[in-house]
Amino acid sequence: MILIKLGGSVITDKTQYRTFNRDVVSRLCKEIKDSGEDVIIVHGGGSFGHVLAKEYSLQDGFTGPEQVPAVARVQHDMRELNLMVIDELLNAGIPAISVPPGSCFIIDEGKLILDRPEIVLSASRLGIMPVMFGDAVFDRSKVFGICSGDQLMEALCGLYGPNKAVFVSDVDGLYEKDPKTNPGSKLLAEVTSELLERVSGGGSVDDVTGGVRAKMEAMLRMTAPERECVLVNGSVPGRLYSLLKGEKVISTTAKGGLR
Ligand code: IP8
Repeated sequence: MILIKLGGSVITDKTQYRTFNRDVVSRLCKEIKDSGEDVIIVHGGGSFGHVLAKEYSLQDGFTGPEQVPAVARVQHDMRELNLMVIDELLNAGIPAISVPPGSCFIIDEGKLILDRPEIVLSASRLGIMPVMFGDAVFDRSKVFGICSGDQLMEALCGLYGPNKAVFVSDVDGLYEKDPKTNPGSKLLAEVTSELLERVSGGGSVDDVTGGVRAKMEAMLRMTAPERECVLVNGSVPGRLYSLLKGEKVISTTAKGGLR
């Protein structure tokens, strides 16, 4: 089976609070359906999660009562985004249900602990896709925190043992240097731990969960001899479909684990 994270950069407009890219999500859901592959999707927060989480530093845990309404608001906004993604999955003919991560995970000092796997396993056994998403989740030591879609991908990798983990973003892959400030920078078809050390940090400053570097590290941790972890551009029509069908596409593949 294949685990896919639809990144916030591709399913939302990250610069505009709560703006959903419905046409792109609709197309991606059709590409997934047409591939015929057994898939589970996780999605990120984009402008439905990161804007308020950053404003109120929710990733740092409880620091003051002014954060409390923002925790509730982020959960509300993320559910709204999740239901819009689910709508598009249903429209594409994929039975899917919403599984807020707080219903099966708790966090402790930022570490994700899966304490109720039955919910996701029961759904997937029935042929229903359980769709989780980055969210504000309760933390045993810091009261609350932000659970990212990348952390969920790692946890679900442990649960399902997929043969492919695909991170869908709005970039072609990882570049040697940030292509926005260094036009002509080289795209890396493969990235290892050593190579990641050498390339410049990168990543959006609006991202409370670590940007591109944290994503590449998560991808490296998820690699295994029988598992491919790939970063691919979902803004380009057909690219996800081709990747799912096993074709070679422009992308970055993580290799060799995180050292
Ligand atoms: O977009 C974080 O998930 P990510 C979600 O996968 C929130 O990093 C609520 C900021």
